[in-house]
Order: sequence, then C-alpha cells, then structure tokens
Amino acid sequence: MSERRFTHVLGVEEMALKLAELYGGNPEQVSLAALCHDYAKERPDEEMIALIKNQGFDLALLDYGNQIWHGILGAYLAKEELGVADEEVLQAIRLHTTGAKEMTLLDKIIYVADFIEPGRQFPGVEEARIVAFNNLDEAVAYETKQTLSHLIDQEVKIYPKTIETYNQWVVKN
Ligand code: DGI
Ligand code: FE
Ligand code: FE
Repeated sequence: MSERRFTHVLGVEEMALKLAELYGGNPEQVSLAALCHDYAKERPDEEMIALIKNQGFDLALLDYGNQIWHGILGAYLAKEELGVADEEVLQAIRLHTTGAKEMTLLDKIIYVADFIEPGRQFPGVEEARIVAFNNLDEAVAYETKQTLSHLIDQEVKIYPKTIETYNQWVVKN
C-alpha cells in the first residue's frame, strides 16, 4: 500500500492498542485486525468487481464503490492471500467501515480507532477521542452519527448496514 495509507494503518494500530488496554481487548487480535483493515483499500475497481461476481458476494455490492467494498473484500483477501484465519479478526476487518447491529469488543475497537487515529484531522475528532476513552459504545454512536450526517450532506448512497448500525447504536428509545 501507499506510504500515506501505511502511516494511517500504523496510526490505527497504535490507537486500537490503547483502546484495547483500556477496555480489555486481546492485543494480538487488535494488532492483526488493525494492520489488515485497509488491505484492499487500494485495489483497482476491476479486480474488486471480478471478485464480487466470481466469489459469490452479494451482487447488490456492485451498486457501491471501494469505500464499501474494501472492508468486505479486505477480509476475504486477508484470509486468501495473507492466511489470516481468526474469524473474529476477519469480522472486524469486514465491518470496519459500516459497523453493524451486533459488534464485538474487537469490532468496536477497530471501528473507532480507524476514526480517531492520530493522523485524522476533521472537525470533531478531538471530541470523538475524548468520547472513545470514556465510553466505547458512545464512541461507536458518535462516529456513526458523524459519518452518516457527512454522507447525507454529500448526497451519496447509504449502504443498508450503515443504517442498521445507526438504528442500533444512535437511535434512543
Ligand atoms: O478506509 P478509511 O478511509 O480509513 O475509513 P473507512 O473504511 O471507515 O471509510 C471509508 C469511507 O466509507 C468513508 O469516507 C465513509 C464511507 N462510508 C461509510 N459508510 C458508507 C460510506 N460510503 C457510502 N457511500 N455509503 C455508506 O453507507
Ligand atoms: Fe477502511
Ligand atoms: Fe482505515
């Protein structure tokens, strides 16, 4: 991957390990998931489209782009090409962009660390970091709400799983 992406990946690992220490995550799983989470981020679209078509992925994925593909196919490629066998690690990679209705501690750590790693700079990132070190579930909610608001502002297509994550973690009832 590019130097820029690799720096991001190392930042996610560093942040994820801090969260794991605080919340009791397994550091080996956390490191592996963090280091592999964007493994497919820079693959050409044609390669990803061929995988979706030929490896039995939901063809509805073709309505989206690499932003949505790289987690789902990244888990597949980490298993096939790198030999990552830990299903919990693969799931954290798979869910890292969209989140999910049900998330393990590992899933949450990777999802949140990706958002607040030291290289991230956007309005609200400081607040997101404070929330993350106070309450991990609230950090999942905070990030989901910010991401969804941003996507709506941009008028881009929302992947159903992103909405499921919002309904589960953000909606108060
Ligand atoms: O891969 P990273 O840039 O480190 O971060 P990421 O995997 O969390 O997110 C990649 C992008 O995906 C981010 O700009 C937000 C976007 N995204 C998240 N959910 C959706 C989405 N894009 C679309 N179109 N629809 C979604 O539901
Ligand atoms: Fe990503
Ligand atoms: Fe990332």
